[in-house]
Amino acid sequence: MNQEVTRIVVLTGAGISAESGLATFRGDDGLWEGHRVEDVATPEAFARDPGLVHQFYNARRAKLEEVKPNAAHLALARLDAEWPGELLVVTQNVDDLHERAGSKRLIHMHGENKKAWCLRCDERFAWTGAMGLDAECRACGTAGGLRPDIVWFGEMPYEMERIEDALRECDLFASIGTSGAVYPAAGFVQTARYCGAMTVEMNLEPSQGSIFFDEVRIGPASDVVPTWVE
Ligand code: BJW
Repeated sequence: MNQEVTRIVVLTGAGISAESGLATFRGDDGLWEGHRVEDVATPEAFARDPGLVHQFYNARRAKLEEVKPNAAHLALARLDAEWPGELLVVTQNVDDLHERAGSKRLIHMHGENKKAWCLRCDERFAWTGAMGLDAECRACGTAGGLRPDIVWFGEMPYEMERIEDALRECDLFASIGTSGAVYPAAGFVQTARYCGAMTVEMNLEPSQGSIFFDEVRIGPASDVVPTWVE
């Protein structure tokens, strides 16, 4: 890593977890397990058919028990432990592979599938196993008001102020395994670059935002991320 770099922001997307066995969103047919993402990842979809949305996230939550962090998650955790400057990993992923790898300075901007959000009392808390229409809130004790703590289309991603501050102040912005199709995350590279940061993309193929990066490293995350961290 360049010695003049002190502050680093890393953005990760579904591609970093692909080699752990978790599906990405925009594959060849643009579908995920037979669903259009927009049909299960909007507040309107949840209002229309909460059972289907719970099913979608329950299946993905169960899958998390079968997978483990890969070399890319572990390399970022190593960077977190050893980097003497400021580091912030901002993930769009709702899996828990970064924390299981050991990353500490981490923001889940699109929420976490292992958390529930009670719409009755507004509490958020850890959740394992299936969540259903009759699930009971552990804080207020009422049933029927729980949803996965996920940021859906049309909702405000979490900790945007802290992320924007870090983007404005960083010397290096790295984007790993994201298609650059979803905002505001897709615009982070432009903010960081405008404020003077070096920018690097690591992805299996050029993304929609590749032209905004100073450097593009093409390859599987488990190869390119450990090489970049060293
Ligand atoms: C590998 C690999 C390997 C594979 N190694 N790489 C019109 C224009 C502009 C914006 C909008 C618009 N209309 C609406 C909007 C806003 C909307 C939006 O962006 N829509 C787009 C579809 C255009 N955004 C929102 O609504 C957001 N909120 C918002 O904007 O609030 C207002 C606001 C205003 C001002 C400031 C701030 C906010 C909320 C977005 C919520 C996204 N939610 C989802 C689903 C929930 C989470 C979940 O279920 O998991 O989040 S959508 C889905 O996409 C998920 C992901 O986090 C997100 C990004 O996907 P990601 O991670 O990039 O995955 P893929 O599959 O797309 O790409 C994987 C990449 O990896 C590929 O490139 C592969 O090649 C690569 N890869 N294997 C390395 N081994």
